Amino acid sequence: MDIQTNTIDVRGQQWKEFTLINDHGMSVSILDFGGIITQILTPDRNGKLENVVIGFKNYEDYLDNPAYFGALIGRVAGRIANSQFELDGKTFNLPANEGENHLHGGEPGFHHTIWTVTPFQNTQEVGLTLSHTSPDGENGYPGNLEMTVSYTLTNDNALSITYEGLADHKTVLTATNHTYFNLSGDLKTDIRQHEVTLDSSQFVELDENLIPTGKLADVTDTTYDFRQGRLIQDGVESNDTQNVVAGNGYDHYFIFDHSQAASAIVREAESGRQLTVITDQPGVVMYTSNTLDKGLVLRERESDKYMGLCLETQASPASIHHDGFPSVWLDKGEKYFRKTTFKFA
Ligand code: G6D
Repeated sequence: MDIQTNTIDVRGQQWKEFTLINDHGMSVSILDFGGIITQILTPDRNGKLENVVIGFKNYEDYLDNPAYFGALIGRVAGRIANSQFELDGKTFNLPANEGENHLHGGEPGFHHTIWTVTPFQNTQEVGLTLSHTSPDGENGYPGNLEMTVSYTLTNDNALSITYEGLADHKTVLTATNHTYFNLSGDLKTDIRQHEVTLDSSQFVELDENLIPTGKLADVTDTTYDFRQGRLIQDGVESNDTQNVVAGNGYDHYFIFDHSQAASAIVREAESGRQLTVITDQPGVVMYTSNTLDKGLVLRERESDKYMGLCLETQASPASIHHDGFPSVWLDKGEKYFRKTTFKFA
């Protein structure tokens, strides 16, 4: 087990990149800026280590990072309709950073914050603890929020992310990580032939602005039924309204049935790689980079749509305005604790 650290000068800012390495050569590289995962090297069926996530070639591109590559997202991942919510009779207004809606915590969100990083290591695991305090009123959110996120790599090629939060006022919180996975290795192909299995029988219907309508839809006999495994391609080529609204693919919140040990499994036949997701979160936004801009300079090639698969485990911001959705509310003094593990084989 090892941790390598290097300092990167980005337009006068000093960023640190930490690379966690286990005993089998798998490695995960993470920036203190945004807690961004910049690279994950895992073996293919022949043991060849290749990168399985989207990352920029040039670090300074993370200063903008409009697609949130690899980043921690918060305070609230996803969209808050009309950029406002009511709490105890008071209206809280958040910055409208996508039309009239609030996306991914606003600016500066967790993805554009320098986190304080403390590495840790023992014979079984190697990791980082990242901490940040978001002050009361930042981007309109109530409460001073103390966040701690840990990334831990073990020798069974598992990367666990734990999120802990504590606020001194009732508030809203659902943090996630916005890594784009591509199991082909070094972005050899796009993700349309990735096979996904999701332990979910319901997903959240979206309107044309990708805002939840308040309706939970049953996946049975639709392109959203991943319970027995399905290629991403099915949603790309479908003319189903929801696939079209998402930009010809998926960008939907799936509620987990928690009937399986694994909430999600992703397989890529050519490389033989498999990613298993185990989480205590109530659901996941699966986004198939349908609207990813072309021409961003990535480590291996230029960006294009369908280049990566996001599995943003989280609760649902729809719970702010609708009953019956996994809640993002956090009481004053209530301990927020969530854990998601990405296990590679
Ligand atoms: C698109 O709708 C999607 C979001 O889910 C994603 O997080 C963002 O691109 C990067 O807006």
